[in-house]
Amino acid sequence: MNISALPYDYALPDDLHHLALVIIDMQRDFLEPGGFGDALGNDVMRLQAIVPALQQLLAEFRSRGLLVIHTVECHQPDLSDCSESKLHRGKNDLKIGDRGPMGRILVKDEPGNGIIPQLAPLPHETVIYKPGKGAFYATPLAEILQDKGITHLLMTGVTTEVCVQTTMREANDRGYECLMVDDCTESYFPEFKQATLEMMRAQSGIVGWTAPAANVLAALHQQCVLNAAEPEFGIRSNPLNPN
Ligand code: C5J
Repeated sequence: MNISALPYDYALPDDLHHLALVIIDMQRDFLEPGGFGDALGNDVMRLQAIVPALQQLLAEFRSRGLLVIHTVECHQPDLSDCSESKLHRGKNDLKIGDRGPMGRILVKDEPGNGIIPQLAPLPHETVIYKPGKGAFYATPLAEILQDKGITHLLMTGVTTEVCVQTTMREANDRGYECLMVDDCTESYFPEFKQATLEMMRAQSGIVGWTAPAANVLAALHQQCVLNAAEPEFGIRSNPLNPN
């Protein structure tokens, strides 16, 4: 089954258990006043617009028992995993580790570091805590995806041109077929979001594909109807790692 996408249709794997939904950094730090995004001088409220579409996609994955990966950008309380360059970048009153209205900025388990309640992970869902912008850097993400036989990734979350784009590029280099869901990702800068979407799909999909959530949902429904009709559905292998 294909998702109607740009620059051309995106082919879903026959067995949808090879597909994962990646939700990048939908944490209060970036979406609510008083967090890291706010401290950097951004209008954080504009990121809230994607929450309903993302909730729909998440509900679909959950109802079908498909893999969902949440990520959170954060650092250990002693900031030992925060590079000097990241710590000292910028000219803001509040830096990483400083105490703000939602606790210490970008520090693991502080109130501001929590994923927004509308998208809160279920207890069995994987949460990747990442110190960098890309979700593969200094995390177990690569091993988790390989263990679970994932070949296809739907990329969502914030911000489009920073953590979402970085992760999609990292994933593309690792051989994953990636599609960025265009109304499930947002940026503080609309023009950067638009440019990112265009960069992903330029040159015949040099990094991957883009499509709206409605197109993804329509294709998932059709694929599930097909899968339900196939008796071997459920027998899984990992095409990226056949052994
Ligand atoms: C940023 C992110 N923008 N999640 N992080 O610093 O995109």
